[in-house]
Order: sequence, then structure tokens, then C-alpha cells
Amino acid sequence: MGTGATPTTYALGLSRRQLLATGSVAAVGAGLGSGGSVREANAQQAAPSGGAPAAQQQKGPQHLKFPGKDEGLVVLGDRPLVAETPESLLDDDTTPTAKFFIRNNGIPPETVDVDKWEFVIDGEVDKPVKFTITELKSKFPNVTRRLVLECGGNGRSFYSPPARGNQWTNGGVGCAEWTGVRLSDVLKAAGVKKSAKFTGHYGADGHLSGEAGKVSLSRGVPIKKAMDENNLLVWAMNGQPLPIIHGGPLRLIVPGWPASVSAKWVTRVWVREKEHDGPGMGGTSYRVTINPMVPGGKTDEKNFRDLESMPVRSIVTSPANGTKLAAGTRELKLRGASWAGDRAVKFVDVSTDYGATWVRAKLSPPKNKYDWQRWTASVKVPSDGYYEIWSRATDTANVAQPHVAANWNPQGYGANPMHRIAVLIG
Ligand SMILES: Nc1nc2c(c(=O)[nH]1)N[C@H]1C(S)=C(S)[C@@H](COP(=O)(O)O)O[C@H]1N2
Ligand SMILES: [Mo]
Repeated sequence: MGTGATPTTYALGLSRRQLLATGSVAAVGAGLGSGGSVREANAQQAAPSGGAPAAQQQKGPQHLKFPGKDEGLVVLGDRPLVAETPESLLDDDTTPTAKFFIRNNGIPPETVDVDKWEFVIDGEVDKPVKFTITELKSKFPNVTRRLVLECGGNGRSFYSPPARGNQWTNGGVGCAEWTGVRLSDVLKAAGVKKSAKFTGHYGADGHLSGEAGKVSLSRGVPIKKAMDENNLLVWAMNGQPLPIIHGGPLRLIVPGWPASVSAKWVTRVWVREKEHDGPGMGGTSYRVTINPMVPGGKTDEKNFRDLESMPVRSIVTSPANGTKLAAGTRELKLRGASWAGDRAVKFVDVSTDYGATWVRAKLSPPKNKYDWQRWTASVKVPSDGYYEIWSRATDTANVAQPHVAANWNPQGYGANPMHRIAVLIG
């Protein structure tokens, strides 16, 4: 920490959601909605319970037990396996593989044959192509980039009323170093026709029903996004062969957009003459409203569009939520991360007085486009006691994180409220 204080934990293992369930912070949560009684009622109802399973609320978070993964990860679902990373475990510049969040929609393959793996591009191309991983490595320039991968539902738990799906707090994100070839190079090798409008991505995982050949998830992007040079077909993560749980031996990384387009165990990119219609496209899946809807209200499917660039977000990665600091501590050294989908982060501000006043953080530039931006700040506090630290990032289009999860939608995409942690001094 560098503050000279000895941090211990008074709320060990408690998520922010659970911290909000304690009297004092719940009152704060409700106070946020000063706009009217309805919002306050919602906040009071929703803050303590959210969508977290009742069992989890009683037992506390369920920690991940998985070979090679950090036990600090919190399980949000076990079939399929979904686990998020507490913000304080995202304190490394490059997220170690052990701390990287896990999201599956289907049943991951148990074993994979790296040497026999084949990747196909077909559809609206001059000549369909098929490459083994060895061929990809030798035929196209190999590149390594640090890229943010973020689940489209990251932040969903902050919606009021609760939205359907895994109740991510802020931990459906990681920023690893990925090695592979540019998707655009491989698309060019196939020759993208004028008629090409969209891609459809296919992976080798099974459907939860167990039905053979049934696809669990197949999403895609407009051809313009697909041709962006920052998209990679990767076989390595943080310098090691890509683990099966993260899509090894080969996956797509399409940074800046919901990670659901970054197909794991990728076998095929189908270039299409129309918008892709695989599972996970259309309806309200990975989609946000065009005109704002009444939270919890009736859904009009015509009022939705695909969530494309992820919204701006920041997190405090040190100190951890619930840190106890020695009496007399008057200066807090803060560290965090920030990112903004297709945009960059322009600045990050932090507050220790619920947003009444803000201090500008020191922001690092990204290593490369779509890297996250680390930040540090030093803030003073006038006394011992309970403090909340809030962080708020603003992107290059001057769009900042809102106070609350905004633009409610039934499946809860695009929630990016400011991050709040609590610390106790003395
Ligand atoms: N084939 C396949 N690819 C997939 C998924 C999936 O279920 N199957 N899940 C997607 C979603 S929703 C997310 S958030 C990311 C998660 O990647 P990770 O488990 O490596 O963190 O993978 C994406 N790619
Ligand atoms: Mo996701």
C-alpha cells in the first residue's frame, strides 16, 4: 500500500453486494437515488439482494476450485462454469491466467488435439481456406498484444430491478497478453467478397442439452469490425499455450466488444451476406435498447440493437474492498484499471466523499490499442472512520461512468456504474 499502515480485512470475502447489505452502506446505496421515492424504493429493495442466489447470500461467495486457477475467483454458476475476478485480484498490469475470469455458455471440450486443429473461413469469400495452427503460425505475421476481454454482462448485478443472467459485479474482465495472427490477414487470404456483411463465429464446445451438433453460442460482427487489425486468432495467453478453459488451442479475441464474439475453441468463421443469426444473436441477447424502456417493463424486441463497443469503466484494484487501515492513516494510495471498449480513457477521477469532490488520478497510456489503462492516485482523508472510495473514468468522447447502472434492459448489458469500495480507518 505504501501508506505505512497495515491493512487487515474486516469484511473478508464479502462482495460489494454483500457489503451493501450491511445497514450503513445500504443506506448509502438508497441515498444515491435522490431522484424520487420509486428509485429509492428500488434501491432499498435491490441493493441488498440483487439477483444473487439466496444460498449464496447466506453462505457468502463460493470460491473457485479449478486446476491452475486462483481460489479468490468467485463462482457465479457451475453448469456451465462461470467465475469472476474480485477487483482486488485485477491489480496486475497484465492479468495472470490464474486470475482471469471464466465464462462458458456450453460444455467445453475435455481434450483437444492441437496438431489436428483446423480453422476454416468460408461463405462470402473468393476461396474458402483451412489452416492448422502450425500453418497459421508460419503463413501469417505473429503478433502479441495486451488486450482487454470483457463479458457483455459485466456489471449486471448493479441493475435494479435485477436483470436475467450471471450476476457479474465488475469482475467479468481481464487484460492478458495474447499471441496469434491477425484475423484480418486470414480473411484477406480467403478474399472477402463485396457481398460480405457480417461474420458468424463457431467454436467446438457442446450444447448444455448434450444434443450432438447443437450450437451453444455463435455470434459475429459486421465485416468492418471483423477486418480491424486488432482482432487476433490466438494460441497463446501470457506466453503459454492457451489453456482449454480459455478456448485453447485456438480462439478469437475481438477486443472492445462483448467477449461473446471472441469465440473459444474456434473452428470456423462464416462470412455472411447478412447479419448473423446464430444462437446469441437477435432478441434481447447481447442487445441493448434503442429507446429507453421502463426498468422491469414489457419487452418490445423491435426496440433492441446489438451491444457493440463496451462502455467506459474503471475499478479500484488496491486497496481491496473492506480493507482496514491503522488509526491515524490520513493518506491513501490507490491503484486501479480503466478501459473504454473501442475508445480510450481520457481521465479517471476518484472521490472519498461520495462524489462531492473529485481528485484526478495519474493515468498510464495503453501499451497498445485495446490495452487497459492503469491508474494511481493519492487521496487524503480528514479523520479515522468509514470511507468509501469511488472511481469514475471518462472516455475520449467525454462520456463518463454514471452513478448507477443505466439503460435497463432485460438481460442486463452495458451496466458501468462508478466503482465503490469501502475502507475502515482505525
Ligand atoms: N465457443 C465459445 N466461445 C465463447 C463462449 C462460449 O460459451 N463458447 N463464451 C463467450 C463469452 S460470453 C465470454 S464472456 C468469453 C469468456 O472467455 P473466458 O472464459 O476465456 O474468460 O468467451 C466467449 N467465447
Ligand atoms: Mo460473456
